[in-house]
Amino acid sequence: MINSSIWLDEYHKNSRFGLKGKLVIKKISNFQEIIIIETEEYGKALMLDGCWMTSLKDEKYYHECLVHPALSSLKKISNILVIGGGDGGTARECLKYPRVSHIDLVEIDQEVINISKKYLPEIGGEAWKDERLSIHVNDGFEWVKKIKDNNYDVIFIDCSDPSEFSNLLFSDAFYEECKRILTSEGILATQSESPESFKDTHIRIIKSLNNIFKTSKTMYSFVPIYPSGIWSWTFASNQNSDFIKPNFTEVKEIEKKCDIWNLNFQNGAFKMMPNKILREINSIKI
Ligand code: SPD
Repeated sequence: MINSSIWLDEYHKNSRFGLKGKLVIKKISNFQEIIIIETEEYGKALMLDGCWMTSLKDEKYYHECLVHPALSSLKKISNILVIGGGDGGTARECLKYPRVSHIDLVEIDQEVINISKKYLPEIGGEAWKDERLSIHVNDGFEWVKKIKDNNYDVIFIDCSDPSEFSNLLFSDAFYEECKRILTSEGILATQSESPESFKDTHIRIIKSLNNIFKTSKTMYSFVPIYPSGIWSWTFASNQNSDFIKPNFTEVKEIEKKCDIWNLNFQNGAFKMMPNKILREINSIKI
């Protein structure tokens, strides 16, 4: 049978975001429907339960923005936790730093890891073979509950949009646990949804992190295949508000290994909070 092109759409609030391509694999895991198609414009693309997760063409917009603001800022980044991240892209970015000595990657769905390794090997790259990466198939919330205090230097939350089984990863209880298991200088970095297509969730994440941590900062950029295209990442810390402070020597080396992220890009991205979001976060009129 000829594997002809199909349109695959993510439906979101009466809009749809579609890619045209050929089906590579479709599987129902214990948690979700997993689809990969080989698209004409974005290369292979992964969809989980009807939501685009990543594609070969645009994944660096997402993974580089999640990882580098935190890792380039901290003196100590030896022990890292990644919650989610089953495609391997976040781990790959972390492992660009020789100073990283251990990563616990906690992904709930073994099938996402298996399928990513097999069909999207470009995303995880060498990370899957790196001895510093330790993979745990587990629920992220259950994992953080059993970790001792002050254990991780950085925690990355690389999760899907809120849903029945990811909701807890957006909860105050989860953020409290993250704060407890982070070192006093540590940074929590999370994808924080779209200020446009997920505005309420976006604001809720920022408000929660501001309440639980001493300070937080949000950056904006594009992820072309996500609803509305504009996306955000929020970084929280118990340090002062200037906790995003890149180490210039190292940054020059990391920039050479990135397709999207560099210091100018980051500096602009942290200044892009739209007024309507700022107003609601601060609850003031400007
Ligand atoms: N709208 C999709 C949000 C998904 C964010 N996580 C993507 C996983 C890529 N590692």
